[in-house]
Amino acid sequence: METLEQARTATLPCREVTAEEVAHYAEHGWVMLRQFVDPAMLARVLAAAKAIMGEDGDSNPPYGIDQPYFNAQYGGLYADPAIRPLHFGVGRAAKALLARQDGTGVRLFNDFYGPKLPAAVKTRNQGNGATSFHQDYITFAVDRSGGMTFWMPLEAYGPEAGTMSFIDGSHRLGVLGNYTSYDGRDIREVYPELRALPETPQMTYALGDVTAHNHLTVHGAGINTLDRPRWAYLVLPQPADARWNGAPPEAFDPAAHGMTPYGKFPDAGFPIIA
Ligand SMILES: O=C(O)CCC(=O)C(=O)O
Repeated sequence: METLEQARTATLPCREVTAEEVAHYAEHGWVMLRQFVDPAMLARVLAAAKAIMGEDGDSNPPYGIDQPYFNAQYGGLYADPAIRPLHFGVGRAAKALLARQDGTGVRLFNDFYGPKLPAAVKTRNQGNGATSFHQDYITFAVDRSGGMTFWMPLEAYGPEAGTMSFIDGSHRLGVLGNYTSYDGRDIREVYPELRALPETPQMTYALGDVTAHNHLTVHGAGINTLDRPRWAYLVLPQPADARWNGAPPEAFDPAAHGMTPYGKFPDAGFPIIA
């Protein structure tokens, strides 16, 4: 029987990241990983997404996170042995991007589908608006930075679908508050220093291209002007030694995992992926 270590290092559906990509991520707070994932794996993920969310990306049971950015739905795909190698591939890349000097690895913190629904359609769930610019870090109630999101479009998309844009270098500005705390204002108004930093155009992704962004990097996305969902699958690694900071988390239920403030994330619920 294959050991976990063998599974983590077996042939993976993701390539390794290059030294240039690691340097770009450290400098800019995000990186485009061209042709990072095997499209056959993305087809599996898309099938799993549609099985729970429907072709319209809007027929899923409620998930509990209602916001205009996308119609969020928990993935839980680590449980699927056919898809788990994707998480190991993400883990290997995330560990390289994290670049901790002591070699600390990463655990799988969360994975979810984020179809952005068409702006012109009246939808059942929320999720057909723009993604206002925000940081992720404070949402996750962890005690240290280093977390990141691998944002995987499940089809080829350009800006017309509402793809990601990053405020370059914003990960160096520290923690800028929760996305719900700006009283309707734009984060760039609340923190005018963000306007001094370059804002990338919305990205164009071929199938297999993925962006990774640091949870301190400010990012956003436009509306989806297509007549169908913009399918995305988000995989979120955290440093393996991150702990729950005791604040109310959006992404996990500490009681369900028997967690205590500043206690470890249990490997059973948050597996080590590299
Ligand atoms: O998919 C989007 O539009 C936004 C994704 C996002 O906000 C995130 O990855 O934190």
